[in-house]
Amino acid sequence: MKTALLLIDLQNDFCPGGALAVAEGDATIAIANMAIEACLSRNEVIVASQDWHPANHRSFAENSRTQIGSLGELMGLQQVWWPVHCVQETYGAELHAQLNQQYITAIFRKGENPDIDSYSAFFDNGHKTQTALDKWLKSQGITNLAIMGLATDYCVKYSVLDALSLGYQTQVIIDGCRGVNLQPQNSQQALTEMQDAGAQLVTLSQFVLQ
Ligand code: VGL
Ligand code: ZN
Repeated sequence: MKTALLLIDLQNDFCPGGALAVAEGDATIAIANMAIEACLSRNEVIVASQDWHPANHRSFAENSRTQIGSLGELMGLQQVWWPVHCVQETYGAELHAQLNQQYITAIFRKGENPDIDSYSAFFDNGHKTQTALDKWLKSQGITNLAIMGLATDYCVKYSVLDALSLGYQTQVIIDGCRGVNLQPQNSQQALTEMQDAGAQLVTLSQFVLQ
């Protein structure tokens, strides 16, 4: 077995002050840095995803003439309309400055097609196109993933569910995740869904000591 740490969307726009700020989103950065240290000591690989939208992305409420946080349809799929966020080459799309990025071996960008949203680091929401992540992990012989980041109820959840369906033994570092929680229970429900699908929920200290 060979493990990689997958850091999901640890970007300015998902942290306090950002365009799609998640409560305590920045609290995940210190957890990520500790997880990175543990991986280094065990010779494990560290990779990251980055939400990376063109300015005309149709998941943005203003581009679809709808209200932020309301529900609609995009490409035949249910869609939450988001504020403009993680626009390519902007500060909001950058990884958080306190994240220890020097040991991240590869970064996989997603959400570049303006016509469909892409929560998972592996596939777009319609499972029509793939990022390079799965092929890359398999080329490195990675069998196990530890996943954490932002946001629990969107990009973490869909990345974990896809990781499981792609055959990775998958852990979720729960204290390294924070959620959008359009409904207050959404993050808790997302964790339960991930567990029911076969993910192992662990704390950072369990991850460090394993
Ligand atoms: C995300 C909503 C829209 C996420 C990305 O990273 O969880 N959520 N785009
Ligand atoms: Zn997005």
